[in-house]
Amino acid sequence: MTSNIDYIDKIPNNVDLGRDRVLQRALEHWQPAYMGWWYDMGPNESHNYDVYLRTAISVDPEGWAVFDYVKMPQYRWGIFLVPPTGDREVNFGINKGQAAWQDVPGEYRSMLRRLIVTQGDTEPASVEQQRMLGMCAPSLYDLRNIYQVNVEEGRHLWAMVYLLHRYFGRDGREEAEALLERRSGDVDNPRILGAFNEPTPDWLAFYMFTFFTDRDGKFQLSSLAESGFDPLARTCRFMLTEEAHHMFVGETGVGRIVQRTAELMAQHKIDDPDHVRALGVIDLQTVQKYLNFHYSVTLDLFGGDISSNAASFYTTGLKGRYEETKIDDDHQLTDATYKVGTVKDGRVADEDIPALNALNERLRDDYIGEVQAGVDRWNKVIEKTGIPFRLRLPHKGFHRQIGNFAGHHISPDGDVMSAEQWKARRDDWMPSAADYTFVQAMMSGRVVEPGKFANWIAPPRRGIHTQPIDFEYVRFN
Ligand code: BYC
Repeated sequence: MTSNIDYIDKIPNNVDLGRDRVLQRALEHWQPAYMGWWYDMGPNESHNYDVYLRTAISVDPEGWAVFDYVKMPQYRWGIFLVPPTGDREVNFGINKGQAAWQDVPGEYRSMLRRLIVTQGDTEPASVEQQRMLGMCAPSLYDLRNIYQVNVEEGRHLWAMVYLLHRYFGRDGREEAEALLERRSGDVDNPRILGAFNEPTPDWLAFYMFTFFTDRDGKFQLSSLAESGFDPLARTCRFMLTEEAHHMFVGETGVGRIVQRTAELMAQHKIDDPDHVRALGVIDLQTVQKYLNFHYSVTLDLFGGDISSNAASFYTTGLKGRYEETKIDDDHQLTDATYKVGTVKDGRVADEDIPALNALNERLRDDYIGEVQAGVDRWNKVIEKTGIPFRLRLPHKGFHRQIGNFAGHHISPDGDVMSAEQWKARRDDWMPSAADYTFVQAMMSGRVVEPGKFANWIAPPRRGIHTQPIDFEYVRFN
């Protein structure tokens, strides 16, 4: 294992792939299937474009990537793990204190495979969800950013497929094939988790997705980076390096949309959403509705509030808590309890349950803390313009399909309602068909002149890497 990546191999890697011919052949067999999937399901009409992309060349934190023009089908997707530390241990659960596993412990095989497959499934799903968005990008800068996100999600799929091929034999190879066969939103063969079957029909949805849903990726990958199964931990650590940019794209994307809207509202002294829309920008009420939708479907991705699966993942040492090793407790949670929300006597209430069963909820709470900070930063942008509107996170129980709140009808303020009452208000809280039509109509064409931006979004503060904002980030050829 080196920190430098071998680019001579057909599959770039730092895992000495050339020394394991059987594994190398298996992956070289999967590679054309992956390329077939990319040509079919990757960004629409993009295959011949030259895109100013970053490519990983090393796993060293300093100087791990280079930036240059690349045609996306020629992107060097590969297998990169941070190097082992040698003395790593299982840091939690009943196996705490054992040397970290370099091979899959037989008794945990199916659980571990399930975790890796679920993680892997989200990566191609997001590329499928976003494949049409390049056609209506607000600038070359943004177009390049979505393509960067897409190629890196493709690489994250490779990261999981490597683990499946290397450690799970025939079952792993079959799972790797199935990852290329499921399709986001397909009625017969959908992606595994709910949010990855929802459409991402416009750029506001894309930025919300990269802010909210990619951040679930961050928290899940961080928990898997604590795994006692060392190859998974090291794979996830490197994936997290790439993930940071995706959340940056989301946060700044929404931030630039609200900035543009709020600036025009202040300049024209208007606050009626119809008047705002008439200026060709997205009213803040619609931004709030998108936020409500993406936040709630992403909260579901953390799984049930009370979960015996999560307890097993933790007890066995396969999946830890966020920043497990920084937490000061026994790392076994034998006697601890945790508060989870529930609906009791027609109201939202808290109940104490064993902390081991509440690990999904705990991770969700860690996540909520971080998204709240991001929403506060958006509100600062609005505040600076003098506009009094503020975005806010709806109640945790709003629009939930998984866990204790599923089946209940809870308002953004946390009131429990009847199904009829809730339905009557639905379009006040989440994007209606008319809202989607409005947003999509605004985003009908793509802006291709370097340095120009669609009317509905402010330019970014700076360009990518060392380039200016008006750099030709994508050449269409
Ligand atoms: N939709 O005990 P439960 C990312 C299933 S995002 C549909 O409550 P558990 C990315 C669950 O699978 C991060 N089904 O939950 C972001 C289970 O089914 P089985 C992805 C759901 O198992 C943007 C059953 O319900 N990584 O990387 O404790 C772009 C009972 O489950 C959902 C991971 O998720 C749902 N929302 O936790 C690109 C990490 N929620 O197994 C990439 C790996 C639950 O009984 N996965 N179910 O058939 C996990 O750690 C866990 O599987 C989950 C669920 C946290 C997802």
